[in-house]
Amino acid sequence: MSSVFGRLRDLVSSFLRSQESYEEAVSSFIKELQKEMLRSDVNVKVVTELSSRIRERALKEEPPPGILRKEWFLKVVYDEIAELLGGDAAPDPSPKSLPWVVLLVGVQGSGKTTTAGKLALYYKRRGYRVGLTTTDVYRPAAYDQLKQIADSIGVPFYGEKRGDPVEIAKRAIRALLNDYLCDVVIVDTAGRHGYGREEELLREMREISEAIRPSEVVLVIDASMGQKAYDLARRFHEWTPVGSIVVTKLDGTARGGGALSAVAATGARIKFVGDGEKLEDFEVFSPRRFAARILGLGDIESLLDKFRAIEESDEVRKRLERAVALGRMSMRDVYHQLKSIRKLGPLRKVLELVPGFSLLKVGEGALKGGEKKIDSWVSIIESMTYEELDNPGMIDKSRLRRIALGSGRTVGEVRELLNYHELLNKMIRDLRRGKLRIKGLDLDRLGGEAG
Ligand SMILES: Nc1nc2c(ncn2[C@@H]2O[C@H](COP(=O)(O)OP(=O)(O)O)[C@@H](O)[C@H]2O)c(=O)[nH]1
Ligand SMILES: [Mg+2]
Repeated sequence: MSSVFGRLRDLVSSFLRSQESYEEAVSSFIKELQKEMLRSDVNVKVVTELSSRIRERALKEEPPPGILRKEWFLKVVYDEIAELLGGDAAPDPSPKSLPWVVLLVGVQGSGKTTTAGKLALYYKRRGYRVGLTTTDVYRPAAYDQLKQIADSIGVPFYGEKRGDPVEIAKRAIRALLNDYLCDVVIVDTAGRHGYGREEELLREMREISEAIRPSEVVLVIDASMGQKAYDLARRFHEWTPVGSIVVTKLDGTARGGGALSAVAATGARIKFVGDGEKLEDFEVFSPRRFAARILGLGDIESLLDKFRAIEESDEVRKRLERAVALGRMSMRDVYHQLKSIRKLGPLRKVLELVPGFSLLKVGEGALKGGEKKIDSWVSIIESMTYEELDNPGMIDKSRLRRIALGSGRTVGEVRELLNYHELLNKMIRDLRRGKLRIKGLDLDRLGGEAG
């Protein structure tokens, strides 16, 4: 995998160390990024667009408070690269859709048979009962190759050395599902020779696919195709609504970036990538994780956590503003606030990020007992009906008891939460009367009495 945009890591670390001004450092980073992407065979137009988007954001947008400019720039680069590589997909079939039949198609030599084994091992490790079969009757070695793989990972194999591929596929599926009780069946095919024969490849796919009606058709693409992967992936994507793509041999080519970005550009989903001959050299393709890795951002996760915290506190602030504009805070707002505080970790750290600091600080007083209390209040709110959420005033004695019982809490705790909600609403009213000010909360913008 290191061969895809291999030098980006060095670029990142010299960017962070550089003594140049921010603008200069950004500009030389982008120049090197362009070179690196072109070297990986990414389309020129794509490279130009990507770099101008990064440059524009880097120079025009402001980092959120508490984030260093350079860190923020790397987040922009990370976002844009992840975006370039497409969206994340869930790789596993849902239990409802079992049995799951996968048909593998692709050019001869692209790595189908190897991928069949990799997929089988992947699903086996995820707890599925996997079976392997092949319709490749053109090369006698094909049967042995897959059988050997099946034996090595200990999954059932069905094969016939001669005959009509379509009929073999049908019999194989019947046998693997009914006799071997598999819930995932992977069908390897013969493929076609050479690039530029998409038509034949797709026709074969359609023929077998119509006969066996697979849950998913998977196109295997060799990363060394580089940008040329675009045409094949695009036409495949048009032909099959249940398709996904595996890009193989990312370890052995300098053109991997070209292949990945070209495939992603078609809107087809890259589900897995292969980066070696061994069956373990295989992984779920997540553009975000992938982008983090090629940038070498070892602690991108902690950096991303910072951004998540900011987004979260942003949401708390927005709800607060809305509540002030409306003159009341609903129980749903309280729920969201409590959940955010819980998600964000230590209360004090959170409060530093939240603009409504002083308001929440009063809240903190009411939140004596800390996280345990928050959890109990969250579970209490979860036991309320929609009606009660929208109109807590209607909660009488018998409802109090029901809510306490439903959440496994005491009536006293439910009362406490209702009091907290009342307290927040009192503060909202004070805010609107101008008796209270909150740093970072733009009351003028909210209009009404608050201005
Ligand atoms: N380096 C590397 N080699 C691979 C990868 N996947 C497959 N291969 C090799 O590519 C060659 C062709 O693979 P095979 O699975 O037989 O391709 P098929 O003709 O499409 O079935 C074999 O030598 C494999 O070991 C990969 O991800 N990385
Ligand atoms: Mg093969």
